[in-house]
Amino acid sequence: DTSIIPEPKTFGPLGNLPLIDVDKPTLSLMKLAEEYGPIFQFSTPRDRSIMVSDHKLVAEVCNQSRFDKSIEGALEKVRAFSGDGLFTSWTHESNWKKAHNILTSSFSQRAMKGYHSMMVDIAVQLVQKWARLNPGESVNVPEDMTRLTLDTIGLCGFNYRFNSYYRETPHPFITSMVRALDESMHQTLDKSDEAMMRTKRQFQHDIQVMFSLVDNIIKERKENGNQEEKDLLSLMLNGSDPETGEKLSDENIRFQIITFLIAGHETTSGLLSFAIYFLMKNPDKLKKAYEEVDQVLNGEIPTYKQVLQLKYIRMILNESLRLWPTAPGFSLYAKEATVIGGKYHIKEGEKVKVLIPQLHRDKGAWGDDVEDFRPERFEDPYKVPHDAYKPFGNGQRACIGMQFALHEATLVLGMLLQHFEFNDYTNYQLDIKQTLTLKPSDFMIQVKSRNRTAIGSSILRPNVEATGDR
Ligand code: FDE
Repeated sequence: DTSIIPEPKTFGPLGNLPLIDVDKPTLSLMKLAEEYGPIFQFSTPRDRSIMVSDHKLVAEVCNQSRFDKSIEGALEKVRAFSGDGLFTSWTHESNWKKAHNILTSSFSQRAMKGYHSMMVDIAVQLVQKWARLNPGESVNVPEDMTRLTLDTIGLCGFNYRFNSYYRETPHPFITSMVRALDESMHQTLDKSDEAMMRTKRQFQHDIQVMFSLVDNIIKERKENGNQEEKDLLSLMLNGSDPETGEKLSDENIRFQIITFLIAGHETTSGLLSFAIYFLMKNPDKLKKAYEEVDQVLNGEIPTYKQVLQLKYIRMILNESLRLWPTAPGFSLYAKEATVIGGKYHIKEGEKVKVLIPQLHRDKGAWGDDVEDFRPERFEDPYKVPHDAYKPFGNGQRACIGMQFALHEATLVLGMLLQHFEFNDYTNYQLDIKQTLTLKPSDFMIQVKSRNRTAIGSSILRPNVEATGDR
């Protein structure tokens, strides 16, 4: 027997669009899911798809023999500057598989050893900045986290220093990238064609800014030789697909670099910001975090191995990603006509979107306390309901940067707790900002050095020799 998929109120040719806050589409969709349930149709003048958000339906659409990643909506717009890079390519495009094969090993847990000292380099800059604030000065958490994650992927990715901690305003590349991402999100949601025309020229300009910086980096690296560097760029220039022996083209390398900059910085900075927010609001969890950090981080600078020992910190990050997965959705299409949930017919090619923050609040999988911040849910990996936890997407198209993001975030959160006490002096009320990804908007705190030992002072010496695993 067949059931009609619930559909919210429609507004003629606008479809369901007026039901959405175009600045926070994910939050609006979550509200609709509360009202219409774990499956509903949603249409805009440019797009129609089916939103799913419970673990049973998600398990079905995550079956890769029936569904595959769809490039649509904002992602389709982002293709204007990330082309057939990993994030925005169809699985059937030859460059997806090629780049996937070449780059996967450089994102393994083991590979993090190679990035560790570069991650430390940037984390130390953040610690130094905070340690040098005067009493009463405050920090904008998401802004400083974005500086951190951008500089980290820049350094680990292609040995480029954005030097964000030495700038009051973002690097021009970032200004262009953030504006272009925002434009991509709004192009798919805004009502009028005029609104699109107005910003089109700016969009083209921003794309040129991004291309020229990245093309220069590639050109310089090729001219100056590529022997010593062990970053992603050298891998992209030298590596070949083990299956076919083919290498990546210069154009595709450009798209990959832009892809890593997009994917590697907004998502991870949002993750760190939410984690600090949740710790501020849950003093008992904060206390446990301090206890672990004080036990594990007993040296000047965390080693690779110590980061792996920060189990509770990692659970905090997992739980932050449960409540606010910074990449809040992914899109699929049906490879053939099929039925989900035993009664909902999906046509061949029809699109389904997984609404991740809603899935992560599925009481059928997590229990009734879904709104509580409880890192202990992740204590035993076997008890995590994996069909109800998809912060890094699914299957072969899942996040290649997962280990990278988690190693970086664990290291940084660990170091911040090692060195500082935080003061939520505004009693911050969560206000989520969406620019494709989610982050807490205007989240300000004050920090104070903990002065535990001499550690605090030694890290402030200039030219700290960053150490890896000793
Ligand atoms: C991917 C990803 C995803 C999926 C999407 C879809 O499906 O559409 C997701 C959900 C994610 N990712 C998430 C995340 C979160 C975080 C924190 C992150 N992420 C991070 C990062 C970093 C880096 C570097 C990255 N990331 C990257 C990436 C890439 C390249 C991709 C694509 C893959 C393929 O192959 O497809 C992703 N990422 Fe992420």
